[in-house]
Amino acid sequence: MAPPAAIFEQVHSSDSAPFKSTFEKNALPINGTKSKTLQEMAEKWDQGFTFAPIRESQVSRAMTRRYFKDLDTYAESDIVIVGAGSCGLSAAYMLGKARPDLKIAIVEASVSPGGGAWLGGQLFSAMVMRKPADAFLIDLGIPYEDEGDFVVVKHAALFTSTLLSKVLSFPNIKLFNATAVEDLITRANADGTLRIAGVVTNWTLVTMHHDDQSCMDPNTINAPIIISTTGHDGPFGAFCVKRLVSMQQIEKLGGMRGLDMNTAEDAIVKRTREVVPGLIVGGMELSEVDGANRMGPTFGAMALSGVKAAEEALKVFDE
Ligand code: 48N
Repeated sequence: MAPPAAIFEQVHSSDSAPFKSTFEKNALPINGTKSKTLQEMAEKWDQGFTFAPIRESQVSRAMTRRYFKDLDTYAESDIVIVGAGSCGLSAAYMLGKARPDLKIAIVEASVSPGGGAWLGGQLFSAMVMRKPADAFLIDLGIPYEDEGDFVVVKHAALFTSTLLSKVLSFPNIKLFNATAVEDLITRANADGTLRIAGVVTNWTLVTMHHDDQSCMDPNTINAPIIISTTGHDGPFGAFCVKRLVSMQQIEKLGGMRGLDMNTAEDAIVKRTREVVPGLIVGGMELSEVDGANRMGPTFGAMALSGVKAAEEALKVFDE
């Protein structure tokens, strides 16, 4: 087994310059002392290498202090996005760029955000987007192969991880993952209709066990605008529109129709809108409202529906 330095050199020899310079720039001081570079560590694993000291409670406090501060900060949000799939994350990206002054909470039931956009279709890697959705990829700086009327991102995870990293880097956006929206906050308008005014949340693991545990009440987030992008019907999917039906705010769901790419993608983008006052619906959840076709493994409509949902939300704040 070659000594660490040699391995380090092998792995990073030719291209270590950019890597090293990046690391050098990012080498944050530990308690005021500059941390060693990887190069220095690789040469001295056996000579005094050790991590800086820590007490377990410091880790616990570092996590919990920040989380509970976020819960306090985002208890009153400007916009809540339900569902961090390709549509919800696209909406978040557009809002984060356009309005750094707005507090945006994303509530995602799964531990892992991204929804159905980690793979293309049938577990294949490549992601297809039909033009003009390539404009969104260009905005994000995601490389793709141009096939004329459509483009191909070499791995769907490249799209989703890039989009996710950009969204999470906005200081005015907080992702609450492993957290489910299990109801909506409502306010009665003078004419007897309802306005959606926030979401009711719980840890997803709690939401999944309301039937076999004693009552476990939820938490709440107040917000004047909710963007719901919870995907098409499924164990968690189409949550908000199904709740609107059970609250008699919409008569019934149209139900997603069969696959027709050309029909589905135009319909989803064009119809992304405020379905009831305070609740904008986008992505595949919308197909359950209007009975739009599904489009299968092409994701341009998800991205542009998210762009449209962000525009619809900003109309409220730009008034
Ligand atoms: O990826 P999805 O399911 O939804 P979209 O609309 O962002 O993207 C849909 C897209 O992946 C497709 O389905 C493709 C284009 N195929 C179409 C076709 O024809 O088959 O993301 C929804 C997210 C998920 O991460 C869920 O975990 C989350 O929403 N979610 C929730 N999060 C919080 N609270 C809830 N109640 C909830 N329900 C779902």
